[in-house]
Order: sequence, then structure tokens, then C-alpha cells
Amino acid sequence: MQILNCGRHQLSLSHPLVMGILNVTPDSFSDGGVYCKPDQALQQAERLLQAGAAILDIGGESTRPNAAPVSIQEEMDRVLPVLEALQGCGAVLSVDTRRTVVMQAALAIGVDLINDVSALEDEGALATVAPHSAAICLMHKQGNPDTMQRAPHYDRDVVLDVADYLQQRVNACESVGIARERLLIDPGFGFGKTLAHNLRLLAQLPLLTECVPLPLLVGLSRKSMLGQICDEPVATERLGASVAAALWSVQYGAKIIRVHDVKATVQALKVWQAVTEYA
Ligand code: 7PJ
Repeated sequence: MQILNCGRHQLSLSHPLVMGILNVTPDSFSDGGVYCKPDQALQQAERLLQAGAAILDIGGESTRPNAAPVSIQEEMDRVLPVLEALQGCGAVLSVDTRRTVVMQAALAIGVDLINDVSALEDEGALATVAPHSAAICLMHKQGNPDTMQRAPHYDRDVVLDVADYLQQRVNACESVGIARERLLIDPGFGFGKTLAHNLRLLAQLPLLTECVPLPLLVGLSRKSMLGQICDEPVATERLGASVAAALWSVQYGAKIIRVHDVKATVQALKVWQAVTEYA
């Protein structure tokens, strides 16, 4: 059985888990501004946990394409009070950040997972995270959020290129003493990828985990690729698409699914799990 060492927790990955998204940003693409006050954020956290989230992912910087930059202080002011208030809630606490300083402060509070869309590329991030016990999600992206969707391009094959990058970041982690038992990988849907790139990655998830044999986290919830497929411009109207994408992902090996709509996803995964036990 696969176990993830995750700060205060040892997470069993024998069944797929749901990571609930809690954006404390005024400008995230589908729920920006809804939960940016600490008490609103805490109420939403409670709802996500009630609905069956195993992990709460708290983010204070929007990484959607064309997002406005946020200062480090602003990001800290958004996420740290929420992390502190949630310390005793029993769930695995994750911080979605690219910045070493924010990681450091979150680790001091006791966060269990660092979810970094830059795969610990910020200066000092590897050394900062190494001595702690928190898990780390290493995500692939091409370029930076402000420009990454302009002209995504892969020389060879998107799956092999993403796998190469993730393997390099795994090696970088191991070189500073971060054990593999703390690592998750994520292909980074929508981060410097066309619809065709995203679909090829999704179709080839098993190849990705064959190349980089670590537990896979997938984030497709409400993303614009689903809007393109379904011709649905409104992000909050993409629930069916998001649930379908989650089910496809777990069927092809994903262990953690990062979503906005926890209740619907947990229900879908329960059905999947029940059937799987008879397969
Ligand atoms: C992802 C993320 C993702 C991981 C965001 C959004 C944009 N972290 N943070 N994977 N996406 N690990 O939620 O649509 O796909 S922010």
C-alpha cells in the first residue's frame, strides 16, 4: 500500500483522495473574492471537510493566465491567518504557493503539504522545505502564469517532456535529502498547454507515472480546457465536466484530485470505488 509522508499525517493512497480548493484571493478565475475574508474562508473550509475533503489547499496568489501579481506580504496576509485558524481542524493542510518566504512561514505554522506550481524552483525553496516533514507536490508548467498560454510548445512529446521535467525536479529534491515518500507529481493541466497538449497528457497518465513512479495529483476542476470541450464559458457551470475528468483521472492512476466541488466529486469517487472492488 502506498503511503505519503505528509507532515503530521501519514496518508494512505490506497483509495483516491479529494483535495478541496480554498482560494483566499480576490481574483481567482472561478471563485475569486468569494472567500477572501478569514471567517468566510473558515466557513468554506468547514463545508469542504463536511463534504469529504481529505486535504484543504489554501492559496493566496491567483495563477490563472493573465493574473495580476501579488506582493509577498499580501500573499502572507491572505493565507497565514487561515492556516493558523485551521491548524486544529484535523484535515491535511496544504499551502498553494510558489514563494520560499511563504513556504517558510507556513511550515512554521505546521502546514502538512507544500503545493508548488513551480516545483520548488524559487530561490532557496529546496533548502527551506528539506528539513521539514511536509509533503511536496511538484507540478509542471511551461513559462509563467502571465504569459504561459500565449504559444505553448513542446519539442518532442508533451508527455515525455513533462515527465523529464518532473524527474529532474524529483532528482533536485532527492539531492537535498527530501525522501521520495514525501513527493507527489502533477502534470499541471492548463499551465502552458494547448487543448491538444492537455488531452494528450490526460490520455497518457499511465505513461507519465511509468516514467516517474510517484503518486499522481491531478487538477482539472473547472479549467478552461473543459470549457473548450463543452463550449461552456462560465467556470462555475463546468461541474459535470469536472467530475468526468476526475473519474477519468482516477481510473488511470491519479491518487489525489484537486477540486472546487468536493461533494459531487466525493460522491462520484464513492461510486467508482464501489464498482472497482468488484472488478
Ligand atoms: C493547480 C494547482 C493544479 C496543482 C492551480 C486552478 C489554477 N496546483 N493550482 N495542480 N492549479 N498541484 O485551480 O485552476 O492543476 S491554480
